[in-house]
Amino acid sequence: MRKTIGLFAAATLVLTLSACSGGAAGGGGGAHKSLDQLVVGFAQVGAESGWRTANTKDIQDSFKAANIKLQFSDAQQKQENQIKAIRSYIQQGVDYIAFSPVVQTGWDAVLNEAKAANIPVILTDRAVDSKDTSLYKTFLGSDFIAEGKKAGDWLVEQYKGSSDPVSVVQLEGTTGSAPAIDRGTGFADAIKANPNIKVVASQTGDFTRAGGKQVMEAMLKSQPKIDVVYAHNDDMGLGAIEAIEAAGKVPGKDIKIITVDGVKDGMTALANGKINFIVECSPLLGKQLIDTITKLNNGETVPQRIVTEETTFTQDQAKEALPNRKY
Ligand code: GZL
Repeated sequence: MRKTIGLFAAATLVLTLSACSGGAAGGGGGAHKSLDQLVVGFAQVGAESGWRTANTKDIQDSFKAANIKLQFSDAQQKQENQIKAIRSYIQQGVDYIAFSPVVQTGWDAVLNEAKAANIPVILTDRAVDSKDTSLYKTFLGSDFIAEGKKAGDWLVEQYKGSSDPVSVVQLEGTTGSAPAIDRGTGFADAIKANPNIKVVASQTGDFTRAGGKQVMEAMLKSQPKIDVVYAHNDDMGLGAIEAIEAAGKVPGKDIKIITVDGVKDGMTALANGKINFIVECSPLLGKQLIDTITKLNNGETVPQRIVTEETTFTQDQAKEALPNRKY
């Protein structure tokens, strides 16, 4: 009898301890492990743009520098692949899961599975529309509405005092993604007080250079007049430049171009006068991700929202900034 009670007590103790340290399925917040014992699963969107390449490199370099094991997956911009990757991280019992949701919707089920497995989730770069904010510890990334507003404000400033009609074509990011939705909203809000500035066509180029070129070629054929291109990222803007030049027009002069990101190729085109204005969107989220995981591992709380710092660039500012850009 005494032996049975002893075994029962021992079993309870093991279960309690494992529950404290997040259970068999995962480390859970406050595991107080040494960083070199942690395993983090990261489900990346894909490799669709210069921004994404820089983001991936920064994350991988940051984990290496912090000596934290990183399981990394590339979803080729497919949500089902990201969900599969997250499920595999849950199966593996990683300590944390971080990912950049390719689109805003459709995450509650898998995030509830991570929660049930006591594995904290960190959103980086893009947001989800889940109402239940207990499904993730924080959303670390840019304010895309503010980015769209900065683009629109610059355009309004360029045409201040003029009532001439200004025809804008918009190259949207991935349909349903937070940056595409919010950069469109912020831009529309910024120009709405100027009825002469109109978005005459708007279509997704899926954040890729090829997509931007293809959509721009079609718009050049279908639109009688295009004064401005507002591209949700540099890569689509660079694709639009190829289409504009192929149509015998001068990008940056015949057609003004505004983009978002500030990657090297975009900044180079800006410095060379082919793009007129870039709103920065920083891909360097690795350090803040490591800081967040370190805090959670120490049992500290983190803010539900961590907004990344970023600025804007004119052509002259690009010439100055280019030599020191990390990406
Ligand atoms: C924004 C990021 C976007 C970039 C694009 O934070 O999600 O995705 O602006 C990238 O270049 O493809």
